[in-house]
Amino acid sequence: MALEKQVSIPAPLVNWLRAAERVVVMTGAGVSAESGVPTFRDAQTGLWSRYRPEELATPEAFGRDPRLVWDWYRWRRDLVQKAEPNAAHHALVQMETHVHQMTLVTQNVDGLHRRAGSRSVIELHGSLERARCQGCGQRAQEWPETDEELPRCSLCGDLLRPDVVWFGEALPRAAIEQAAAAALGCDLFLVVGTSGVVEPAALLPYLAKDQGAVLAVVNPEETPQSEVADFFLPGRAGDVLPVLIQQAWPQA
Ligand code: BJW
Ligand code: ZN
Repeated sequence: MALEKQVSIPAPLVNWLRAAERVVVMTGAGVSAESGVPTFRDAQTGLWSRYRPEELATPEAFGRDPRLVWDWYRWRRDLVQKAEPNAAHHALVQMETHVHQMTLVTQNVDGLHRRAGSRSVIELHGSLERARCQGCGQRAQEWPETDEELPRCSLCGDLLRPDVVWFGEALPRAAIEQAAAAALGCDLFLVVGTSGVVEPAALLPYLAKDQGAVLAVVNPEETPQSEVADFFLPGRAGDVLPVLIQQAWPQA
């Protein structure tokens, strides 16, 4: 009851959600903010405050200074391992149990949706939990991490790098194709906690809207997509999503 006083969900959106056969939810860094994971465009803290993420998440930065980039990713992986999924991640797990066909597409590399229990998650930008060889492409789930030596491929000896998508790199083909197909076939597209500026992910809501889907955005701030959305729910994902689910499926 207390939650419902703070968050107001438009009744037509609740009805659309309840009736929708195919729902796509696309999340960004904001969905993990309440787990204590800094968003991508937040000012970095501590050791990393003098670096801009946009300048570290590039193949050029890795080419110039792989030690620096690995240290940043190691710091972020440690932080994420200590974090727990929040009310927004859990609400999306609930949603999956009610919607006939739900596709969860995330730009996040933190694995928190999977840890919360979401069953099928499309990770557009890779994962902090994997590395891959910059030479032969071999993937690794575990690798030695020391301050002295950079991790190397067990097959060819070339440098391992985080298995994430940096600026200027192509997204994993299967992931973006599945996400685009889901956007083209959905009745409702819900965008949660993303600044909506990084392409091609940022284009998916428009694909959905252009083919007739209802578009809804959850974010404390306006975004390019909130301006064209049918519903803008201003607020934090962990406040808004549990109320949305509770109103759509009150018995559950
Ligand atoms: C809350 C909240 C709460 C806070 N609740 N909300 C012009 C110049 C140069 C490049 C380009 C250009 N135009 C287009 C490009 C291409 C480029 C791009 O889009 N750049 C833009 C920045 C302009 N895109 C690419 O380069 C992509 N590749 C590509 O285009 O390839 C072409 C190609 C084709 C074929 C062959 C070869 C190449 C790749 C993009 C990869 C993005 N990678 C990153 C790093 C991943 C690894 C890592 O994490 O380290 O992905 S960048 C970063 O941005 C990360 C994120 O997933 C992504 C999106 O960020 P997100 O999630 O939106 O986070 P924030 O921080 O921006 O926003 C947080 C939001 O949460 C805010 O709105 C808050 O209000 C909100 N929030 N608290 C709900 N509690
Ligand atoms: Zn290799």
